[in-house]
Amino acid sequence: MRPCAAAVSYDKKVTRLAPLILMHKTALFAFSLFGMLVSSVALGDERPPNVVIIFTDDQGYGDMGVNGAEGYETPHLDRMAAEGRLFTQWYASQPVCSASRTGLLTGCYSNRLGINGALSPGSKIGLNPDETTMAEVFKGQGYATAMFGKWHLGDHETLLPTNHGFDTYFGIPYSGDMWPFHPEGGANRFPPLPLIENVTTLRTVDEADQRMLTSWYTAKAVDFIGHHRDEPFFIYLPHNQPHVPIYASDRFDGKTELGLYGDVISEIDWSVGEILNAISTFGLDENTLVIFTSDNGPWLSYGTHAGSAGPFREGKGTVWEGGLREPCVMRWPGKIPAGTVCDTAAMNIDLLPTLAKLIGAPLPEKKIDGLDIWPLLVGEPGAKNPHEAYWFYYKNNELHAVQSGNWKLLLPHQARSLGGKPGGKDGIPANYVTMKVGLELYDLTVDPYETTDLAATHPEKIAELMVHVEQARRELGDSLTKAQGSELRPPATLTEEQHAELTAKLWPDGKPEKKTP
Ligand SMILES: [Ca+2]
Repeated sequence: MRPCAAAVSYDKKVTRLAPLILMHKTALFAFSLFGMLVSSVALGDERPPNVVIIFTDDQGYGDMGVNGAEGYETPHLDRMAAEGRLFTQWYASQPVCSASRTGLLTGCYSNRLGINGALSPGSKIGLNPDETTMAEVFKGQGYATAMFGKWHLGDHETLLPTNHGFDTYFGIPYSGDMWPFHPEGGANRFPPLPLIENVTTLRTVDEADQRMLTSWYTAKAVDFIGHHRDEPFFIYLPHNQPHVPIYASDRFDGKTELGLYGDVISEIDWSVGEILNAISTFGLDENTLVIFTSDNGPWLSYGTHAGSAGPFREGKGTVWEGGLREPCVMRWPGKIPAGTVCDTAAMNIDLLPTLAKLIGAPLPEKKIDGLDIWPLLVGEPGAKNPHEAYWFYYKNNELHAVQSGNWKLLLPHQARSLGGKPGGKDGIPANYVTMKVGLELYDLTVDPYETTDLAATHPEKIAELMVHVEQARRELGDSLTKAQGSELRPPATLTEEQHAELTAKLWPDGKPEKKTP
């Protein structure tokens, strides 16, 4: 795919990145050695690398210093960019929690596996244990595996992370707003929020706990690094912040000019620093790949409690760039060239096959959608994205857009928007309005902010992109056109007995009648 030059026209970022880009140019010669170094890793003549994936929740593209954040600073994320590689067109596989996480952890578009949207507490479905997760890929190569944070792929005991390849798990089973204090939920919509270790509920999360979750996950991750410093490890650290309700601990609360949202990102940034420090302390810098990104764009209706997509259009819950384009930095001293920028498109589904190849693991037996993008990670000269197109689904298997090279074709659908109105304040959301999106064509190279629809003047380009649309519909279906996909696989579905057991566990006092929020 052709590089997207647009993000580097983002003034503030260019100013901050100029030294990094210069370093990139002067160091190009050295980079040609990386291919050789990496192939030796894959051949197994040295210890396979540790991998840490830090995955935030609803953090926008603009919520990172190097991407132009204002009102707070992110020195550790900026350090990751200075010592590693910044990705400016890194896509979530869908602009919503459960779907995006499925993409990251399985290398599949989530609808291929029957996961759409964000699962509710007590959901009857979850990620099918018959699928191969990234944790299982690592586990198969003898790695110690751990997850600290938000799961959101099924909350029955049989569907929790320890049944998906993680040796150990500590965190909440779904989003932090799925609790009795949801601002729009009414008192009865959501059950008490459990804090879980492996498959055991430790306690019900209260406000004081919410303020501590980021630091607890961090402490667990640092501890795990120390305990497993002498063997290969994989850590998945999906913070439940900055998804609403946003909370920061005392050390960060009230500390930034922006307010609570800035405090929350500052604490996440601190957490990144703690992870990097632990890796350095144990002498693992040159043997550890750290990846930082987010699951989807900012939840704009929450206004002062939402992040920023930077210059990109719209946010979470839409396939405009603001919903899908994520902050993303990767660091691996000696392997990933320091201070460089990748402006080529890539997606979180590509990490599983890339990491599998890196550690010499076989790909999952069942078909996946992601492809190896290692050349993009290490900045091989002339590296291209290996996909012909990315497919952007949302809601219940609705195909909303495809992206190929510098082009993005939006298909007719309905999308939410604030319609130019401000978002909400202090944790209370404003209302979205529904906008009709037509058949619209954008050239992301010159128009990454999706301002100028070129559909009327480029019918030949639409015809080209429709080939990808038809392939997506054939394989995965499209509920908007009633296309039945031929390759859909089922999620895990709880038995009636399991579902009743889960319901009783979540709502020990009985599940209330469903109310309209
Ligand atoms: Ca999310």
